Amino acid sequence: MADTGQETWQTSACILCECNCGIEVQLDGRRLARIRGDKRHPASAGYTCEKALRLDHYQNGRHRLTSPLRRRADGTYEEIDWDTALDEIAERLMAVRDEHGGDKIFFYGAGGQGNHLGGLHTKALQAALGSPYFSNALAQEKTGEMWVDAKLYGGHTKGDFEHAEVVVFLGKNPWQSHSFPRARPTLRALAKDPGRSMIVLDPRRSETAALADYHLQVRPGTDAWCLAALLAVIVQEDLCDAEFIEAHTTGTAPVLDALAGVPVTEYAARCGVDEELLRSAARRIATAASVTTYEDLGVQQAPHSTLVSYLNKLLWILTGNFGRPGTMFLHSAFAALAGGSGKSGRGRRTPVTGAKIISGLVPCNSIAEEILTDHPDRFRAMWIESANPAHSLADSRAFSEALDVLDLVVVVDVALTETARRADYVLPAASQFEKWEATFFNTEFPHNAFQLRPPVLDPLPGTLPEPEIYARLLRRLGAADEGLLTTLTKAAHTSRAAFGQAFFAAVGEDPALFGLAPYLLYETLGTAFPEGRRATAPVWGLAQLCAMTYPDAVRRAGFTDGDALFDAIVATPSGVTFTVDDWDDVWTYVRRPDRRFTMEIPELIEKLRELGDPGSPGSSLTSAAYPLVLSAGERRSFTANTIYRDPTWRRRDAQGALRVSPADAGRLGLSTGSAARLHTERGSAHVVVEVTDMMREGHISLPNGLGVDHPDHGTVGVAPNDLTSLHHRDWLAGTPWHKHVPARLEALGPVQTLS
Ligand SMILES: Nc1nc2c(c(=O)[nH]1)N[C@H]1C(S)=C(S)[C@@H](COP(=O)(O)OP(=O)(O)OC[C@H]3O[C@@H](n4cnc5c(=O)[nH]c(N)nc54)[C@H](O)[C@@H]3O)O[C@H]1N2
Ligand SMILES: Nc1nc2c(c(=O)[nH]1)N[C@H]1C(S)=C(S)[C@@H](COP(=O)(O)OP(=O)(O)OC[C@H]3O[C@@H](n4cnc5c(=O)[nH]c(N)nc54)[C@H](O)[C@@H]3O)O[C@H]1N2
Ligand code: SF4
Ligand SMILES: [Mo]
Repeated sequence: MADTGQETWQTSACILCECNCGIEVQLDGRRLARIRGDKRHPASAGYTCEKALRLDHYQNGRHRLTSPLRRRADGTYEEIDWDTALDEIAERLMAVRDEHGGDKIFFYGAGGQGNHLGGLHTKALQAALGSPYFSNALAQEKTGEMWVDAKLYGGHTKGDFEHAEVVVFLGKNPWQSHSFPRARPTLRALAKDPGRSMIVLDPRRSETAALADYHLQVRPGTDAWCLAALLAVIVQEDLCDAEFIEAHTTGTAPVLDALAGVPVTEYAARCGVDEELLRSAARRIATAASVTTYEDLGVQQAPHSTLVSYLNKLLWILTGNFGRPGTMFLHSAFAALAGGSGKSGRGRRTPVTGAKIISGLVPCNSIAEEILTDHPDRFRAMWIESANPAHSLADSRAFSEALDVLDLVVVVDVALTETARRADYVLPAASQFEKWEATFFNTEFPHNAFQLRPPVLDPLPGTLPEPEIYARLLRRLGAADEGLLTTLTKAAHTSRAAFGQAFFAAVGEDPALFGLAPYLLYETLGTAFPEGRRATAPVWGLAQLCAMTYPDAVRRAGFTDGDALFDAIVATPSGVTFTVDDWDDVWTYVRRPDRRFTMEIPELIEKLRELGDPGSPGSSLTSAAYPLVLSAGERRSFTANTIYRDPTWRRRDAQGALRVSPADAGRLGLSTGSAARLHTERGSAHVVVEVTDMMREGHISLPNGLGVDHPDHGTVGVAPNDLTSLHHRDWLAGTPWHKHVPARLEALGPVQTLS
């Protein structure tokens, strides 16, 4: 670690969204005093948005925990020492396992927007306890898309936005939410160039929609009709890329057949988009030299979400926009973000409700249902790390009740969150600037980068980095054979090569050890590393796997093997390009024996056809009692999930106003600054109103990340999931419809405090 002098800039990354822009930090004591973008970072190249500059609110917030906590019978907490906490937790985990089975211990989280290294170690704990069930936030946004991806080509796709002629955003507002490198400069360049076009599907005139050439201002929840109509125009006007379809797909005929029958005029009316605008957007997509698309929460957390994911992918596949600069791609991965391709888990279901498990993840909306039952297979204990599900899952009340009935809940966090307040034990983690950290949001092509960030500070006294927490617990569980640990440690102190041999020989002999790998590496190889670098040992293992999986691309990136790659990663804190591909190589990432896209997904073609039924459900869930559609959880310039808990980090919109259209405001007698009461089927909340023509009539919107408790400021703003329900969810993936909550609004009169 560098010294803490004022002049030194230390290398790190922003932890607020999946871009993880590279930053440089100047310390003042333990304060992150100055922050700037890191020009050497392979993806962000010096860019940050305004949020990164306020990271000291995370690092030094008053919410930081400094001691393990144990819950007393009256619900208050007492501080206990680490040994006591870990002894008791180990004992109670073993008791649950011995009485009910390890599979009754459910794991949630294990990595947020900036920290995925701890998650490796939770996998080892799962392996040690025999606990196959887990989930995280991806199972309330991306699992529908993942399921479609697995059927079509077996990998994750992203787009080359920087070079695309036409970019389509579906329920995505990258001006605020980013999600691809240097989002704002990229959007500005797109908007400025008369030869390029931006198409946005959003009921709201978002910051991104305001820059768009085509704003398809759909009625909330009707994207499936809009996309079906766009595709139908392309098919019916014979604008598909027939050559691409012939060369690279199978099973396309039934898809084309279904689209040939779509009545465009009727569907345009259904989604509330002008038919001519829709037709011209379709033609723009079909005739562009290159197109990329991005679907996000506005469609993934709304009706027809999995169908919409399919239709989105058909849009770029049928027009041949894959595998060339400016189009869509599959990419390498430094480590799997979710449960891998789910090969071993194909067809898995949850034990009580039989919900589909996708990419290894239990649907978030099913978790409470898996617990609040007397079914013998219900979960009995829960391990939660780096997540705040009592705030972030649909229907917080149901989830909190579920936590309360469990035999054991352990939370590992930096803060006493809404979730931690329901735990039996809370373990205080060192912050993401106090330990080695990394994320596996490495999704670019043809150059893909991974950054391993060294700590800029020592752990806050009383806290421990996750690898150490898990190692201490796994020792108590007797997870690994002592003889094996001794052999591996000896090899590690002999040479890296000797260790590699011994390690892979041991895992080859007993494949069950693979699950414990992060722990084994930390315990053995890590002890041979220079002081302070022990926690990087699991990354050595990942580097080996990466070099085995993509030998050519890793070699092109300049690394002869996994050891060379690992050494470069540790020596290059701004991040390393670990694979270099050629656009022609993109087909090697298609996980199909024939390297073709498998287009026919019968379940979804059926759903596509059902859109034509006059009585088909779900253009809206509104009713006389709940006439409005609430989007619960919009990304704004001053929201960052619940990573910042101190409300004073917000320069504007401190209370997280409810955005309302002028038409609805007029009808309800509301103006900006008015107080109102918001009701949904599941709850009600006091809100402050902002009247804005961003909103379309009938659509209202609350920000995400508010309504968290703070020791000095109390709870500011509305916790969105006090208002959502478990039951509005995708029929296939179980993903919640957070952006489509039926609601009613009543004026309460003016308030003083809108800043
Ligand atoms: N500032 C900020 N940035 C973030 C985050 C943050 O908390 N704050 N969180 C990060 C995370 S975890 C994620 S997953 C991403 C999410 O990033 P986004 O998905 O871009 O975020 P949202 O604002 O939730 O939703 C995007 C848009 O969907 C629109 N929408 C609502 N209903 C509908 C509908 O029925 N149809 C369509 N087509 N659109 C609809 C909304 O009006 C909104 O403009 O952001 C990441 N970036
Ligand atoms: N209604 C509604 N609900 C939503 C959404 C929505 O749009 N609307 N969006 C959903 C989406 S897309 C997402 S991604 C989720 C996000 O919700 P969650 O996955 O629950 O995650 P975060 O709010 O990002 O909380 C991260 C937690 O990690 C803790 N933390 C930070 N650093 C560390 C560390 O180094 N170690 C440990 N152990 N803990 C740490 C923080 O204190 C915080 O408690 O919310 C989802 N919920
Ligand atoms: S919030 Fe996201 S886009 Fe903004 S600086 Fe942080 S990582 Fe980059
Ligand atoms: Mo997310």
